[in-house]
Amino acid sequence: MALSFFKKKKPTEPSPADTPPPPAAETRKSPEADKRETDPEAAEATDDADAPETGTGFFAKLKKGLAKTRDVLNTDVEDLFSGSGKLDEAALERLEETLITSDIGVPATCRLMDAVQNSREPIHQPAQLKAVLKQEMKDILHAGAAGSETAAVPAPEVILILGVNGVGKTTTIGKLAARYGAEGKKVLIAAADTFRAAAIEQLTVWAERSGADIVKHRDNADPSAVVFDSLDAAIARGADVVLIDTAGRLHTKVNLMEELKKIHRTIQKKIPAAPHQTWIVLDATTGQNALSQASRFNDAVSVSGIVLTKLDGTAKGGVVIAISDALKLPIRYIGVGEQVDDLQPFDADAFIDAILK
Ligand SMILES: Nc1nc2c(ncn2[C@@H]2O[C@H](COP(=O)(O)OP(=O)(O)O)[C@@H](O)[C@H]2O)c(=O)[nH]1
Ligand SMILES: [Mg+2]
Repeated sequence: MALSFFKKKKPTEPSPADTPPPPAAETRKSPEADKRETDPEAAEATDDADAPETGTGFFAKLKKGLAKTRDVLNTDVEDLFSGSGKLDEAALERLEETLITSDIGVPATCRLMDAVQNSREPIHQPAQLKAVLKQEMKDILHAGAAGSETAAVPAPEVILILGVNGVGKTTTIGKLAARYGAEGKKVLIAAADTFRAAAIEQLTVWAERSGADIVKHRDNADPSAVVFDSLDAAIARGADVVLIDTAGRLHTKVNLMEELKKIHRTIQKKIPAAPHQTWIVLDATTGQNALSQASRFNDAVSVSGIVLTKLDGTAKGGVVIAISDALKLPIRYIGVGEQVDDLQPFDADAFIDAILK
């Protein structure tokens, strides 16, 4: 049975990395998707029901961005059945290894293994194993984001962006500015990473591209002064959103944390309810390191959400699950490429459907 399963599936499942995005009707997968593939009418009838976001291409883009993780995870899970055709001790051990290798982390891996071993449904085929894994992964992500719904705030909404050097803060701000701008919002960017002149120039290019305003001082200026002027300008010009870029030189340096606290105090002096969001940007390719970065920043300035970048560059996208599980913070956006539209709002169900087909 298991072998015929592979023979049937292989030719119809080309690698997402090598092919253009499939048409919309084929891009939304659920545990029932395999069944529906053999029944075009059923696919027609139900495929739109679990669409993760309206508009074409969202899921296709996500799948493409997560191709490396998707390839490794699917191949490994399917290979578990290639020997005896059932999930014996050895196969379970290999499953555990696969989950750890994809950076899902030890606590979440234990939960997933429990779910598999205590499954009420028998597991004889890859599709059945994947269904159990997917459900448990979704539960972990939903638990991580519980209670994080955001309410509308009076303009300007202030979003403070933190993270160590190179994780993608400035790029994320550029992408967010474009996204909010496209929604009709008036965006102002505060160039409060004054540590390097290049950082201010890079942000200026993104602001020009997205049509956002930018407030900047000379390099090495006091970042809090930039923030102060930015909020003045945002209020005077009636901006809807203020995105604050910050420096990220090593998170082990105490003075950066002191600088961030000062920025935080400056924001609150101007707008007592702000910052409305404080997001830490984490690079998915750094794996478990991202966890220690997040807690270090969280000690200095209370973090309200995560942006996880560079998921396109890693086969270890399972780190999303580890991070959500460990930090109990909502993942707001994920970066799946360097282009302006490669930042997606995080959708837990769509994410899991994209890494396990
Ligand atoms: N592949 C990929 N590269 C990214 C992503 N986000 C940012 N980058 C790249 O990461 C590098 C560092 O980004 P930057 O925004 O300057 O990081 P910062 O130091 O935190 O401001 C740049 O080359 C970006 O193009 C992403 O989602 N995917
Ligand atoms: Mg930067």
